[in-house]
Amino acid sequence: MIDFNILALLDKYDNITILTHIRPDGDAIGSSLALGIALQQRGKKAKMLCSDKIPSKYSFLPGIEEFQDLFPEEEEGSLAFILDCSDLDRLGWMKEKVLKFEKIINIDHHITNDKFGDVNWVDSSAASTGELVFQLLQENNLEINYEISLNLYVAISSDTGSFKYENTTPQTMRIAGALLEKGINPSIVSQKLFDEYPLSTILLLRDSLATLEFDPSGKIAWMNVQEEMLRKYDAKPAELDGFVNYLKNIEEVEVGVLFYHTDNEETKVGFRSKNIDVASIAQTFGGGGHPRASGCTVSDKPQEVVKRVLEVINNCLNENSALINTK
Ligand SMILES: [Mn+2]
Repeated sequence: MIDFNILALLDKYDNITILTHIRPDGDAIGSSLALGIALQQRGKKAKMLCSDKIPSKYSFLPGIEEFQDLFPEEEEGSLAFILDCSDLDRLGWMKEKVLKFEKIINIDHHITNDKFGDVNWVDSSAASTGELVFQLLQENNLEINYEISLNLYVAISSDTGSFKYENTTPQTMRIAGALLEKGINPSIVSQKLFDEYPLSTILLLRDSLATLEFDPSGKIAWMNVQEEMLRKYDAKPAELDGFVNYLKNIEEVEVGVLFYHTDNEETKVGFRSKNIDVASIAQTFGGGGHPRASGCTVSDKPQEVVKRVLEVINNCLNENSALINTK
C-alpha cells in the first residue's frame, strides 16, 4: 500500500534527487531512470545518482546518460527518493550527503530494509523495486511512456532472472504484460541483460571450468579461480558472477562452489544449491545471503579455505536439518 501522496510532494518540490545502491544492478538503474523520467515529464528537475559508475551493459537504457556518479552542488532542503536500498550504507560514499535533503522517501522491496526514510514504502512481496515504481506511477496517473516502460521492464526482468526466480508473482507478470503493451521487445532485453557478455568472460569461463573438481559423492562441485587468471584477460571480478551456476546445474550436483582466490590470501566464496541451505554455510564463515545463493570471504591460504569450506558443506549434506523446507 502506498501511504504517501506523491502529487502533493511534487507540488512542494521542484528539485528532486533519486539515489540508488552501489554496484548498481538492473533494478536499481531501471527503477531510478523510470521514476526520474516520469518526474521530468511533470516539469521537475530530477537527477539520478549512484556512488558507482553504471556498467556498460545498461547503455541501451533511455536516459542512462543522465546518471551521475558525482554529487552536484545542491540547494538545501530538496526532496530525495532512495530506491532499492535496504540501508543507507548501500549508498556508498553518497551516504554522507543525505543530510542535505529535507525529505527522504525510501522505496524498496528488501525484507531487511531498516526504514531509514521520512517516508518508507517497503514491500517485500514485490520481486523488484521496478514493480513498486510502476504502481506509484500508475496509481497517480503519471504517464508511463515507452522510455519509462523499457526501464521498468529491465528492472523487473533483472531482479527475477528473466521471470525465472521464485520471487516472480502473478503481479510481476501482470505488470510485465502492461509494459509489453507499450511496445517493449522482451527478446532484445533478455539478450542484452542475460545472454551477451564480453569476450574476456568466456575466455575466463574456459579457464575456470578447467579447474572443475568434485567430491567423492559427486554432490559437491567447485572451481578455483586465481586473480592472475582474471589479469590474463583484463577481466573484472564481476565477470565471475554466474559461473557457479554451471556447477549447481549439473544434474548430480547438490552444491556448487566458486572459490575466487585474490593475491592477498583472501578468498571470495560463492555458493549455489538445489536444496541445502547455503545461507547458513556462508554464515559459518561470516557471510550471508539467500538459502540457495550465498557468499562469504575467508582469509587463509587458498588450499586451507577450500578444505574448511568443503568440510562444512559435507557436514550439512549429512544432516537432514540443512534441507530447505519446500512446499
Ligand atoms: Mn531490487
